[in-house]
Amino acid sequence: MSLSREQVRLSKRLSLVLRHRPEVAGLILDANGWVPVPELLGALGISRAELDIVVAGNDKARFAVVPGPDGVDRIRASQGHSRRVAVDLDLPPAVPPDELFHGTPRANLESILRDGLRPRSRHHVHLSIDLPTAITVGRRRSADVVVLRVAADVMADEGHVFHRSDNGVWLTAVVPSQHLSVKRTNA
Ligand code: HQG
Repeated sequence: MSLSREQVRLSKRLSLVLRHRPEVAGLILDANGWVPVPELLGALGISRAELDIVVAGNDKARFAVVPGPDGVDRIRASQGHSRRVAVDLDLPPAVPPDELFHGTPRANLESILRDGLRPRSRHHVHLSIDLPTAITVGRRRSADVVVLRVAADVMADEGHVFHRSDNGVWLTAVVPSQHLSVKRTNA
C-alpha cells in the first residue's frame, strides 16, 4: 500500500525525531532508541490510527512497534540514526551474505576508493542486500549512481562485525577500500 503525500510527510517527521533530532519534538529516546508510543502521539499531535498506517505502509519498514515491558507499546527507527543521538540498537552480530552492495553518487567514488566507506554522520555504514536496493539508496542523492560490491565474506573472516537491522539493512563500522570493487556504474 502506498502512502499519501501527507503520510509520507509524517514518515519523514518520524525519521527526524526517531533518528536524528528527538529534541525538536521534546522527546527522549531510551538507550536502545525506543519511545513510548503514547508519548510520540502526544508530541506529534497524531492519532494511533495515523501512526499505524505510516508504520505498516512504510516502503522500507523503517519503524518497529513492539509491546514494552510495562505493557505500553514502544516505537523506534530500525536503522539510520545520527551519531549525535546516543542510541545503541543492541543488535546481535550476524553472519553476512558473501557479498553486499552500496550505492552512492559517482562524485563520492574517488574518495571512497581511497578512504573506504565511512559512517559519516550515522552510527554505521549501511549496506544493501542486492543491486536494486543499492541503486535506490544511491538515487536518493544523485541520478549518477555507482554501486560498490563489498566482500562481506572476507571482511567477516577478518573479524569485522556485521549486524542486520530489523528491516534488513546490513550495518558495519567501516568498509576498508581493499574490500570494495566497482560493481556497476551508470546504474
Ligand atoms: C558516502 C537510507 C566520500 C556514502 C538508505 C553515502 C540507507 C563517502 C554518504 C541509509 C565515504 C552518507 C543510509 C567516503 C561514505 N568518501 N563519501 N570515504 N564514505 N560516503 O545517508 O548509505 O531511506 O549517511 O556513500 O536507504 O546513503 O533514510 O548513508 O552516499 O539505508 O530509511 O557518504 O539511509 O535509509 O550518506 O544511506 P548516508 P547511505 P532511509
